[in-house]
Amino acid sequence: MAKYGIDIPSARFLTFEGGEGVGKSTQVKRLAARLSEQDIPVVRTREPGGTPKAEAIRSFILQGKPESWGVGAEAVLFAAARLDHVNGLIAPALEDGKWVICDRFADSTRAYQGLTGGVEDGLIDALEDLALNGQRPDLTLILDMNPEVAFERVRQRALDDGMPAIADRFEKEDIEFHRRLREGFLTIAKDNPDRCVVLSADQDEGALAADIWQVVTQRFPELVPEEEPA
Ligand code: T5A
Repeated sequence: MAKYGIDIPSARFLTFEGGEGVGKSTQVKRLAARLSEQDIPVVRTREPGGTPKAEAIRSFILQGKPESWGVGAEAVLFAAARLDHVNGLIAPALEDGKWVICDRFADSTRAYQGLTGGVEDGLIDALEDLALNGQRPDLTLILDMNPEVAFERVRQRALDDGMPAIADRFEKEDIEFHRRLREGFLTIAKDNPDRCVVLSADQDEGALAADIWQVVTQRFPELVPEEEPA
């Protein structure tokens, strides 16, 4: 029983998607904190990663090692990490009645490796069926903004953290790839209107968090406090 004296729905699975630097990690943390305030048990996780084996695959991929194998192999590696993450963390947490909030999930493979990278739909569909093992998100929040503005955020963060090499990398990124990526996420949203909601990420953190909370409480109305009787 939660704070407002009503049964909180168990086993909700929410994912955040979008391009780099749009504010996913920031909003995942804020939403998890807000749900925890309502005494809802929340598990916060990320992809690639979330379990030791999936984190090992994350290090391998993000160091750029599979690049020479091609984008198809990259899609397979992301799916292998996801399968372990689903079986080792997501499914058990949902079975325990917890809410799971994941920073990136299968839509990232479809957007990056599929719609933008050129891996054919059939392979993306097959990898998704294998890795998800039936665990589809209840709600996916797609944070959308101009990639140039998002890059500036990431570049500034790298400079603030004293990592000029990362800031340089973002200056050299292929902006056209990221424009297509943005379109890829919007296509996914259009193809999955029951699951996906697109939100403008080009606003301050608090305003975006308020928009997200509105979507979440609309989707799961049992979260909203009951009206006082008149
Ligand atoms: N990938 C991943 C694939 O290709 N296929 C897959 O299947 C999967 C799962 C993951 C990489 O792997 C790829 C995609 C990626 O290239 P990552 O490190 O997890 O790498 O990359 P991102 O998810 O893009 O992480 P970022 O940290 O770069 O972006 P976020 O999480 O969207 O942004 P966040 O919250 O960290 O914020 C970035 C900066 O902006 C500030 C923050 O303080 C921070 O400094 N900020 C804001 N500033 C102004 N206004 C706001 N509203 C702000 N919100 C945050």
